[in-house]
Amino acid sequence: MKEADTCGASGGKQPLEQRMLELFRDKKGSVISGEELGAALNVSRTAVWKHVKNLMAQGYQIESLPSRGYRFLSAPDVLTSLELTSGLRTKRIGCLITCVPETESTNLLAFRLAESSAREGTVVIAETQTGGKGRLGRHWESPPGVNLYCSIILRPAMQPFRAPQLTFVSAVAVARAIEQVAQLQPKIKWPNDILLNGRKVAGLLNEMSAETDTIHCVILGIGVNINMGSEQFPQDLRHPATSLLIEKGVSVSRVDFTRTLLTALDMLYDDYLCNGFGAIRQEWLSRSTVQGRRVRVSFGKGETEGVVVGVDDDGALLLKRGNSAPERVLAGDVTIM
Ligand code: BT5
Repeated sequence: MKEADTCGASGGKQPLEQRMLELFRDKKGSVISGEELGAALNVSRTAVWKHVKNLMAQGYQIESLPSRGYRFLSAPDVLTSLELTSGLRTKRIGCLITCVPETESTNLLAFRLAESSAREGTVVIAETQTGGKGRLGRHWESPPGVNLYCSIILRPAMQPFRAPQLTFVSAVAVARAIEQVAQLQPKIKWPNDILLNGRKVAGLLNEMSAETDTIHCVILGIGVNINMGSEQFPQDLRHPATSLLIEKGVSVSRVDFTRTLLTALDMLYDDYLCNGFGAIRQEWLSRSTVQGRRVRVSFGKGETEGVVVGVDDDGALLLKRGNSAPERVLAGDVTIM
């Protein structure tokens, strides 16, 4: 792991530059005087200028207007904890955000942090992963600077057998974020793929550490192809893949996307904890590619076929064949027939 930068959305004292960014954002591009900034932040005008220069060195475009003040022009599209947390109003998700330039896998790093008692809602983000993980030992392509690779630590007080429901929570959150930020209509393919026009734009890898009836932590691993160009995809992917850039034709702000995703996840997780799986299952089904379709599911050396009639409380796919009761399928790869 390379050097990490960390700060949080809630709780504790916010770093001064984070509060300064929030003030600039509130002003929405109009001029704010050094005196006003100094008073709001409780520092001298010289200190204000020093912190403005620090922000500029990090890629923020801020205009300095002699004897008038400062005007915020734009933020860099880099995934730093400062940029992600300023203005993030969440209850749990993003209470602490750690961004690293490179790591083997954000899920592994999140597990390590969880073992050293990191709080629920801690988010780990990497610019690139050297050993990004898919399911069943598969690899997740993670080129630097273009996508989102993140893992979120949850500590729900519930029975471990319910944990697969959290994959549905994260799938719906990713779908909502794509819709909101890129105005595209994603579909969810059971269990963990998000598709645009039939091509995979995001994958989820949720892992858990638990005992018989207690969850220590669940790590929600989320990989989203945001600005990855078609030339960056390897030829030998199992299924066609895409990115928001490819589908939309213009690049998408990774910072906006990530903040929107964390906010959506926060709301959905809260709803899940308070009201259970019902509403999330409904939204998942309405966004699903498989509901009502005939599919083949392969797992290990076996496979099964049927028409999808829903998902049950364990997140199992319910496959109907003839007149018998639906068959439950807990894991596997789905092909729509
Ligand atoms: C997944 O596995 O879709 C889960 C991917 C989860 C990645 C995130 S990134 C942050 C966090 N940290 C990690 O280490 N992992 C998580 P699966 O359904 O098994 O799909 C893997 C297959 O998708 C591979 O075998 C490839 O064929 C294909 N693939 C690999 N990279 C891809 C990419 N960037 N976009 C689309 N498809 C890809």
